[in-house]
Amino acid sequence: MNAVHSQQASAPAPTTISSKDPKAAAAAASDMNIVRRKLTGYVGFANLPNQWHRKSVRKGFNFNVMVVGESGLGKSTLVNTLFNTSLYPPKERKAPSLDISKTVAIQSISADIEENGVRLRLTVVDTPGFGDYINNDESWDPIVKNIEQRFDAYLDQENKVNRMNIVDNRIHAVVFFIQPTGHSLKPLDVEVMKKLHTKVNLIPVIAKADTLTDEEIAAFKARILADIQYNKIHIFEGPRYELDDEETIAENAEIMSKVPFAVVGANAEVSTADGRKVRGRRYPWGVIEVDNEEHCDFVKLRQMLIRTHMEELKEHTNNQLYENYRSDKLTSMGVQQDSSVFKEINPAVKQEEERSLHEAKLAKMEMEMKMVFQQKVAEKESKLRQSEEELYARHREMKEQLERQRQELEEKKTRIEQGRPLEEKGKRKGFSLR
Ligand SMILES: Nc1nc2c(ncn2[C@@H]2O[C@H](COP(=O)(O)OP(=O)(O)OP(=O)(O)O)[C@@H](O)[C@H]2O)c(=O)[nH]1
Ligand SMILES: [Mg+2]
Repeated sequence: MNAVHSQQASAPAPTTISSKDPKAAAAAASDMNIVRRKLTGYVGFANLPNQWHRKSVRKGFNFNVMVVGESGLGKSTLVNTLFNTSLYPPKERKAPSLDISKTVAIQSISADIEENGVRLRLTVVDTPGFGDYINNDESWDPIVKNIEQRFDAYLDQENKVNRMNIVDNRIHAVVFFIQPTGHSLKPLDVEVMKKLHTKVNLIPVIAKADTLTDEEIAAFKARILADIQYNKIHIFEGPRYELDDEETIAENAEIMSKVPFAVVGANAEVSTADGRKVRGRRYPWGVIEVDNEEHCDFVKLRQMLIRTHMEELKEHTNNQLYENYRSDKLTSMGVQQDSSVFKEINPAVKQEEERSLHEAKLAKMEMEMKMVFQQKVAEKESKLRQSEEELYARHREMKEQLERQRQELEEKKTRIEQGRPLEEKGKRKGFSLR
């Protein structure tokens, strides 16, 4: 139905063609490419989203987030804040822990959460902060390696014979903590973001936003976005779907307008001046509430990750980030793509190529045949010459023999004429004749 509406909207004079009126349909088809039909009966494909929904619910969802940033910016505190909210059902809620110590290794925390029968396995990967050393080169290396290892593991699973139960441990989003300096992005942050932005969806946040005033936060946000643009760093941007309803569009725009989110982390429950118990940080001048949108963007960040943009983050990770990593990896391993498969082929050029190849082959064959022929001729000639010589020799021999016989006879003749007796040999011959 949606398609019908959208097409009508784009055509100048909307005409709805009923399938009962073939004449009108044929006439309309001649001046447009698509015949629009209003279905008169129920076909059933409107149920596709429901099928998809049921299938997804049955399979459940998983989502992996990583927190990255300089040391001491409150990453571990925020992870705990995230898990202490709606992530655990109230009875299982962890007691708020105040003693968060410096993170020294990459560790992941998972929780299976269920809401209205939809299951989600949320994993948050906490990383040790960088920037503690005088030389911070490569201090982000373990993080990049961890992200790549997760891609590798997924690639391995994809290459197995059985691909039915692939576990997706790839990082779908990185929450990147920026120190609340109020100035600009630090060179180290720029460097780390540049290392990460081709591999993960970056979501920048201003850490410990309670240390800045509202005006300072607004100015700092603008400055950070400008720095990000100047350094050509890609941060995650939610897509805009024109087909969404107005409420959704407005909600998404509202969330995206808060990037980089100014967040505050706190695990302690404190009581406010008006007697409410809230999670927040208490200062001599008042309380900052984590879950109050007036106070910070923590709720917006959580909404974006879990409620509004989770599928987009996962899709972008799979279709772009992982795909790029995968093809680079396979190319570097020597798996080559036969680019000719994708090349457009011009039949005339192709025919010409084939013809010249064929001609070259023919010329080669002809030359070979000529050579063989010449060789055979030469052999025959030499044979003939040999037998000719033999013939001459025999001829000469026979001639000489004849000459000798003639001379003998001549001699005999003169002897007979002179009356001289024939030689003994002749006598004997005479005797034998008698
Ligand atoms: N003012 C303020 N302090 C915070 C906030 N979040 C955390 N802190 C404090 O900052 C200190 C460091 O917090 P952590 O969560 O350990 O920081 P981290 O980023 O995990 O540090 P590393 O593990 O060393 O990278 C703790 O004393 C926290 O109580 C915040 O939003 N505002
Ligand atoms: Mg930590």
